[in-house]
Amino acid sequence: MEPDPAPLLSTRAIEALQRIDPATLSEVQAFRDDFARFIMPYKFGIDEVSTKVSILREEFAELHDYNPIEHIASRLKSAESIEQKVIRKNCEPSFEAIRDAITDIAGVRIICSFVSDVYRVFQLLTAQEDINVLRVKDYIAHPKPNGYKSLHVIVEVPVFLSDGPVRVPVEVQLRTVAMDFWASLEHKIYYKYEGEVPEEILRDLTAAAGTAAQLDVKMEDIHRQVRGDGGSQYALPISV
Ligand code: 0O2
Repeated sequence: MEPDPAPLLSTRAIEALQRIDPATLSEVQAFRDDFARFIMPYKFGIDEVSTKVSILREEFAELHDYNPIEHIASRLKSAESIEQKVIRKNCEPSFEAIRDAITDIAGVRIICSFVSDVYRVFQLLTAQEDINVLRVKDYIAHPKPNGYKSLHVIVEVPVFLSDGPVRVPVEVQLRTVAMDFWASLEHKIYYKYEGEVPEEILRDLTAAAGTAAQLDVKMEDIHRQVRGDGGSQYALPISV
């Protein structure tokens, strides 16, 4: 005989739920359903952009025998993280206001081998007819004071739902492997110290960002020598 499946909620959780008055419970359930409906198009927006990038990657590898994209990652902003941004931006806590004010609920990160590839992929993606560019922040040409480098673009993509099309903003972050290595370590350190990072670690991080930038230049130089390539027409900083 099969053992009984593990219950979804513990007895304590069920008792706690029974103590909540029914009106509050149905409000919470209604909010959960509204949130699920609100977030769904953003998930589809991520799917659309990820598919576009995967197509570019495969086609490039096939035609040019070269792959400018190392890997692609994506994330949907959590409800908690949306809430923090609502507070930080002093935004009205309604779905309509959040839809207008917070443009990075859907996020796609594209990690490229070299800086010229970052701009090349950016150009190829944003030149697509159904993509509307809302905003570009070029932290490669203009790094943040802590050394953060990345090319950010908010694009709007059409998502076809059963009751018609909606345009969904997706934040695309493009960066090199070296920039990504730096940003993920910096992110972990920032969280470990809850934003209060000691001065000497901040200094070391900024210095490490410089080292990562030098590595990017050196690696691209070697790559060009090996390929006998004079340089990419796409290696142009984007003005912010
Ligand atoms: P998470 O967890 O990655 O989502 P805006 O959205 O333009 O109104 P914001 O958030 O300042 O305002 O936009 P910006 O500058 O484009 O940065 C957004 C995202 O870039 C951040 O998202 C990070 O992912 C990344 N980022 C920006 N600056 C840094 C940095 O100094 N270090 C690291 N590691 N990442 C950075 P979130 O929402 O902060 O977090």
